Amino acid sequence: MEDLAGKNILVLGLGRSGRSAAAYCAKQGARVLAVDEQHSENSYPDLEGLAVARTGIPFPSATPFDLVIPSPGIPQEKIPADARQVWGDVELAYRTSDVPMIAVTGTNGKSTTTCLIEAMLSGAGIRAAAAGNIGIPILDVVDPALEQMVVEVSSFQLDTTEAFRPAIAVLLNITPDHLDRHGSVENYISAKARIFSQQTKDDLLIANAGDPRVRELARSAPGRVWTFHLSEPQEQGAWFDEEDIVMRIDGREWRTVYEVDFLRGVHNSENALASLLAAHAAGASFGQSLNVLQHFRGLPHRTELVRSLCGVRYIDDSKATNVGATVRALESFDTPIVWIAGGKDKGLDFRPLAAACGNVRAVILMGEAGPQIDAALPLAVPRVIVPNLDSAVTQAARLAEPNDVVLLAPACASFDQFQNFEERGDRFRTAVEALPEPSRPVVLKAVQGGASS
Ligand code: UMA
Ligand code: ADP
Repeated sequence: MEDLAGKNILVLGLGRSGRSAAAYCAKQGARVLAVDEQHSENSYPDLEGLAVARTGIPFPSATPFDLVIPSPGIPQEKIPADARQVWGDVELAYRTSDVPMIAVTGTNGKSTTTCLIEAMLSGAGIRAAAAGNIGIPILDVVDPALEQMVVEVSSFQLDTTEAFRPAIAVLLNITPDHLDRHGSVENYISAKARIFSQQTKDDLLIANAGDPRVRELARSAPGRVWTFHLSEPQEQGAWFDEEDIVMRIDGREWRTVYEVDFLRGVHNSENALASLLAAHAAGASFGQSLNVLQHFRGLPHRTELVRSLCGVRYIDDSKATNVGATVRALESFDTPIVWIAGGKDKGLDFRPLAAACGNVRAVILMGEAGPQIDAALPLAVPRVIVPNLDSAVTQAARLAEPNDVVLLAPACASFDQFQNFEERGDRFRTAVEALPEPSRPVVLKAVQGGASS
């Protein structure tokens, strides 16, 4: 294992990841300087007596340092060119801990799947912790008492890995995202491939056989591969057979009726299959994992029902920050949708949204990327352009009819108007909760099916 004692370490960024890395390295005996380009009046009590923190200055030369640890949000070109060694916090956790890791990546579904796997392992009595891009810096949970770490790994974090070799890797799906950072879809895919590229024949990749980019990439996996698919039987893997969920590994087969109500939408069924396989590989039984699946409530801001008012369901999918997730959200409802979209553009191609507009009654556009989305949608879809999310909710309430869904699924990041997707989702909830009850009773038509009811 890597020994950090006596090393000179430069940490770039003093957000969650940077502070965690600085404290971790200092506690292992390293001398740490942590720098953030943004000026801050904050003191950093978690670093007091451990590391020197400087803000509001450019990143210094890396010549005096043995190691540079960039935060995930720092682009490659900002890392000092004279850095001898560059490891992100995921690489550092891998090199300084013996706890086996299950690493989860993909464009969408990482957080949900990470939580599900952790819950399945804990349900089976395995000491596990979830961490990583999910919001808990990985170095905060490193603990020799753990039996498994379940780590959500973003493409940004994968970019700063080197020897990182999780015993179990999960690759959920790949659709274009973060192109403003990676520059091209090819670079983005290469970053994703790093989740398994250092694996050996004893390691395992769990891959989505229904996703063409993932299927192609999995061909180059150096280790064992198990696959999952929504409808097609897999040689080694899991799938759905009508009402049954089936898992077949090494000639053994498990099967049961899939009675999970809350994880609606095709995408969550895929997350369920991937989680079952990962939990099985780590020692949880099929029955134990299904039991957890049946009680899992899903995460906030992911196709989450906020309120039903006048027969209209208001759904918060603020975490739909890219085109792929938004397409899935639009496809999850078979009732008319008043759709709220727009935000900070990440260099994405919005045209795939056009084909998913079949049930859209109207689209309400806001934020920086509103005009680009407007240009990508079919002319037949009525649209309204609004200045902010509050007006979007007011307009949506006017346009929606009983049995409709009002869906916040922005296809964009939130940073043009909010701190993060959570703040955007919370703002949506507040605006929806402020909508007045009707003074007259509303007559509902027969309700059809659909997600998150
Ligand atoms: N900073 C600079 N210079 C720069 C860029 C940033 O000094 O050029 C400073 C900022 O002033 C700020 C700090 O760096 O103080 C922020 O660092 P960061 O953006 O890496 O954010 P952290 O708070 O460290 O959070 C990071 C992840 N953030 C990003 O990847 C952008 C979090 O993922 C993650 O939960 C956390 O580490 C713990 O592992 C968030 C995210 O948006 C949720 N991820 C992207 C996504 O899911 O789409 C990939
Ligand atoms: P991530 O951590 O990858 O962003 P989340 O579980 O937070 O994933 O979900 C992000 C968004 O993607 C939400 O809008 C959610 O409804 C949608 N989503 C979840 N799982 C999938 C999936 N397997 N495929 C496509 N979209 C998904």
